[in-house]
Amino acid sequence: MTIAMIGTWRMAETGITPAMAQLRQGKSAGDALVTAIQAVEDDPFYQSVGFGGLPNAAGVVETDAAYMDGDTFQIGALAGARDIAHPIAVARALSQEPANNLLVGPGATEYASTHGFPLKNMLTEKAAKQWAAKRQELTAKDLNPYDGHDTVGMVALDAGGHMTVGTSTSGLFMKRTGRVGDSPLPGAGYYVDSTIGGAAATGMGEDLMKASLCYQTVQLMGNGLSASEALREAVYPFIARLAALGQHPREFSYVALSPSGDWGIATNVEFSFAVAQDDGKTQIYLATPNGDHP
Ligand code: SD4
Repeated sequence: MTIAMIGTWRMAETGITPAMAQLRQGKSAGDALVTAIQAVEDDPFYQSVGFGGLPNAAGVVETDAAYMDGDTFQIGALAGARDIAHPIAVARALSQEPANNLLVGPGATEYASTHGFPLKNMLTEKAAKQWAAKRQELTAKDLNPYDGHDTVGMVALDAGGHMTVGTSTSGLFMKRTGRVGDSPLPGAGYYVDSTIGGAAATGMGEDLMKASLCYQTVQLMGNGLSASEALREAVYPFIARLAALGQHPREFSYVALSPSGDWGIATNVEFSFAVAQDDGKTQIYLATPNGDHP
């Protein structure tokens, strides 16, 4: 049986490499996914996910994350969550609840603390300094406050053919308190069906959530399209539609994986991503803004 993982951005490699070792030892797609995303959340070098993520306008790190099981369609997610060290692990726990699967703000923190998940101040000194500098710049000039954001989104396939998908992000730098992006929203930010495949998104949540392109991609794969064909057919016409409406579509990037190990991406910006298959070696690719890559 094939095992595989695909993840958004170069940072995914940090997590995919140890997670692939687990998949090779027969661990589940759920365990591997949490291992992979948690490794990125723990690394303060990545300033758009977990610890060290860039804060909102009030100087507080608020995270969005989600987990989905492709065998059962169980979903767990949290949004605008504070002080949760490992949002992806909490999202997975929420996916196993019979209800209350998407928690926001204080509810998410309370769930994490009462279920034994570590709490942590997610703001690093470095991120706090960047926030203070940006505050000054913003009052001085009319700049776009939302530069500097990325989600880690991953799809995992284990040796039993089970698939999972997950996302984790601190969202947009300088976002409003309580702002939620696409990452915790099923269909828009992620989707997986183990019999067909999975997809995850990164980019400007306000645009990504205008359509359920991850869901649509998986359905198109179910109609027989490859991961790459399905993404192209779902994503590019929608971007064109927004443009035709006179909007200026911002960043849209997607990864997808099928249970046979077939994978693909679509993007309208320069986009790095990481892929690993049976041999466990993680390959990093860089795609051009029309989705071409080596
Ligand atoms: C959000 N989609 O919160 C996330 C951020 C992101 O590349 O992925 N940026 O809107």
